[in-house]
Amino acid sequence: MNALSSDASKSAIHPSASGSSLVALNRWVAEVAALTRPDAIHWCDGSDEESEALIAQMQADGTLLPLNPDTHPGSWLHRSHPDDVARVEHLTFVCTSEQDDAGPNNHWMAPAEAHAKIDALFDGCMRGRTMYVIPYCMGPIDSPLSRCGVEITDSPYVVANMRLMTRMGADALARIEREGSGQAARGGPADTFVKGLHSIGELDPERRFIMHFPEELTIKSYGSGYGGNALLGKKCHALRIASYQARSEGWLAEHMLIVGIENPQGETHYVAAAFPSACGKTNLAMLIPPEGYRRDGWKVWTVGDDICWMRPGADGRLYAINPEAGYFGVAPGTSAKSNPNALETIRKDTIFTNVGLTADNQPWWEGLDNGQQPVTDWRGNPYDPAKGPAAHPNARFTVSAKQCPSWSPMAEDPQGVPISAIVFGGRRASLVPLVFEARDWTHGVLVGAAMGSETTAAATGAVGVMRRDPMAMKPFCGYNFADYFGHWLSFDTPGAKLPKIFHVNWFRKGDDGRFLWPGFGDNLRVLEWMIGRVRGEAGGVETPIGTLPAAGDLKLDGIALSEEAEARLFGFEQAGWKAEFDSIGEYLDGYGSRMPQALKAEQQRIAGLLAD
Ligand code: SAT
Ligand code: MN
Repeated sequence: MNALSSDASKSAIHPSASGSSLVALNRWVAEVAALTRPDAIHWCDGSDEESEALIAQMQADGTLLPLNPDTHPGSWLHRSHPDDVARVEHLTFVCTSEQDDAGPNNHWMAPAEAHAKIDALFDGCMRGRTMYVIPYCMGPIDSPLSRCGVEITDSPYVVANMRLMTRMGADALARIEREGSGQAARGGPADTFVKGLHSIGELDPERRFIMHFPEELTIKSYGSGYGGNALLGKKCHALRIASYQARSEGWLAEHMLIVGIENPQGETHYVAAAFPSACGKTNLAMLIPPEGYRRDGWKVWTVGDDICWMRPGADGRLYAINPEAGYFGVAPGTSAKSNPNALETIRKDTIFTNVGLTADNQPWWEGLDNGQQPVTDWRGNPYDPAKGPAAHPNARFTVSAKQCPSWSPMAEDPQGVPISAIVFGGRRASLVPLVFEARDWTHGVLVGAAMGSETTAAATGAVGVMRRDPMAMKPFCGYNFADYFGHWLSFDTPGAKLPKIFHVNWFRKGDDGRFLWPGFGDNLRVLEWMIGRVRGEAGGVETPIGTLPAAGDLKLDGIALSEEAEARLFGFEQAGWKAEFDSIGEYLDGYGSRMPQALKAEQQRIAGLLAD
């Protein structure tokens, strides 16, 4: 029997529902079916047969185009609607009862109004379509740090992506059932899971909303089939809803990669690093050490490339898991030079979205630099450089994390990995040096809160405009940033053994507009300095903005830095920082009285030092 036309296909009740244990889920699925009126309902079990049947169906209707089976076995190209290529921040809402709880950092709508608005769009929208019910777990299936959700969608492309990006199917459903009955037995509601409702609708940008109801653990997304708008486990659940949940439960849900750096002595330090979308998180997470480091025995282990959930352990350290099971990475710029591990990862069983094609049906994008040429662009038209790039600048690959050569088995550890250092970084062409260390946790929280970056193609809108993007969470924090900074500060308790906090800028430019730092593998030189600081070994120079390495404190053998590069990468520009701190002060004041006094005091302390 076709895996998609089993007995379950017409039922809003999960076939194995025993007693009342899945009652909350069954009730919600029935409600959604009554609203959206699908022709069929399919409960996803995550099996290979199910995946094969779905892929065959998508191949038949053109949703997936097969790629060259010799060079890219098991891999597919998907072309999104040309108006549906990135997250839509202006259509993304956080719907808390009180507007102030969402904060000036979010678009807000009253929950009742938001439900009414989006339910009107969902009304009857799945007629003629199959509704897929996707139980998923964010994080290792047996980890106490993990959280479950169920996404209902009418997009088989979303199902295929969720299968790569999350632990999806029967095991997740079993955990949902277990947690639901556990909570019901304690007298609470049986729905502990996050409910995500998604429809591609008409893919009309005028009929598109991404709505979050953190108080109800609910997401409703209509009108987009793309990435963070549609794969609800990712930005919607693992960041916006999870950040809200984390605040009340005492943990952190962050837009951070997690990477393990193993030194020649065999000691591994885990680093969590926040950068805005499309600023090289995947590259840093999969870094290949420079030649000399490799010879000396340095190794890099990838735990995660986008999202990090952290919680204090019994020993006072922060322990982190990657809630995701795959990578949804930016394709353009990925090459054998910039990220050989990523290229190796996506050699098979990968879904490519909005890339170009070569004559022999291989995926192609700008910056791939493998000597091949595109003949077809991301829209499916003959490639014409006069009409724009072959791949969309936000073209993506979706692939299982386990295929990465540097994948860390610790990514499956239910306890998570202990974090030695937290890194904040943005794209800053001027002022901000290569790296500096915050003097303590409060200062580090200010460093994160003050983060600025030039915008990228990961969201619609102008590219290259500097905006404040605290902790790289501007598009992803599910509540008021002032409360979020307060939550961060609250981790500094007696007995806490918190990571050191650093700021980096790989994107500093010279007068000729070119990057001054080689980046990529050479970023390990900066990570080595950080680990040296954590171990109390590496030197540095104290300045009002934190501790900077002198050029001699970093191992720079084998790279040639110009005098201008050394001066800017390791220099501290008092006048520029004074102006920056005035602007940071204004930014914090924009949050009014909810802004924690300790953070303002820290800003003022440093502004005072800069005024001297
Ligand atoms: O939000 S997406 O998942 O589309 C990618 C990103 O912006 O990081
Ligand atoms: Mn991201």
